[in-house]
Amino acid sequence: MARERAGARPLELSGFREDVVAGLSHPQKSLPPKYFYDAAGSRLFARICRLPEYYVTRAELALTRRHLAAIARFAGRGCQLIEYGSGEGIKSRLLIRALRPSVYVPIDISAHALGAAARGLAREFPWLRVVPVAGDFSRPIDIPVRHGKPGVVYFPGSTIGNLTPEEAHAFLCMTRDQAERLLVGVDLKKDANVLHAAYNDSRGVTAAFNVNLLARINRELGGDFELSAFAHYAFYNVPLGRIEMHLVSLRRQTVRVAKRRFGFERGESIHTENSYKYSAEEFQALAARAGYAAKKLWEDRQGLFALHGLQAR
Ligand code: SAH
Ligand code: AVI
Repeated sequence: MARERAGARPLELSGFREDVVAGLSHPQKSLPPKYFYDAAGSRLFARICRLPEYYVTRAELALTRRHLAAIARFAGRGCQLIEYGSGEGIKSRLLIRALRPSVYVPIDISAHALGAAARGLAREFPWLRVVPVAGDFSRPIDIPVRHGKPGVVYFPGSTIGNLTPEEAHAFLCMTRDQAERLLVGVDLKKDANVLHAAYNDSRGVTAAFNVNLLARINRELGGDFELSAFAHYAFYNVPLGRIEMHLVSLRRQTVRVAKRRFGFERGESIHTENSYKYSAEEFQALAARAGYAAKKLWEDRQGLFALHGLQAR
């Protein structure tokens, strides 16, 4: 697999066309969720984080604030801090203040979110060395850290839940070679009604986030998706322990993308995202299979969200 060099040109678009054509060619049409995050998608995600129904961000922020001293002791002050899927970096600020890392390496596929966050951090923490890396963590990434130095990988927000368990395993194996400790935020299993509300908000921001993927295909790949002919659909798949997001075709239609034609039956869907929810024990077992020992577990007071402190064995 191709390796990305640190500081290389943003690879936001590499493979986009191929992945879209391949995904729309399957019997169950699908699109990889990593393509949600163009500039418009990153802005919509920032709005999702502030929605009353989307408890995820608030719960993780609350637990991070509450246990910050213990989290910093586990991570190690003055270490190299590597963050995957850093986005706008709301939680990163708490960690940076508490850890005073020797270097902060935010990694994100969204050059837009990464640039805005890095500029904000440089203003807020003038003493901090920030080395942003635009890249895709679903492939091996070379990151500019010194091997043999104490380091921690931070992967908040339950972005790991957007990977299949097999992809999550591959990700955990990759990070094991980058730092000896891992802090990973994971959404917990809970009442399906709470989950349903979080992914079907009353203002329609999640729906707009989902439909923006088609708008992005139109903008960047010359597609002709009629946005009003697709509806957001999200439900909790209990046996698989995951929220599934789909875009459902409201009528029989044909769409052109990259000089190809794709037929849709009325009611046929494109599967756009999974968001796996793990009990603490389920996630610890997944981490153990990738060579991590569970050392710490922090939860918010309502038991909605977990932050795992893991140590590479
Ligand atoms: N960590 C932030 C943002 C979570 S949103 C929080 O907790 O609120 C998920 C972030 O991961 C987005 O910024 C998105 O651009 C990034 N992302 C998603 N898939 C990615 C991939 N394959 N490689 C790198 N970054 C990715
Ligand atoms: C980034 N990720 C963890 C979000 C989630 O909850 O799965 C993305 C999202 N999709 C819809 N709402 C939020």
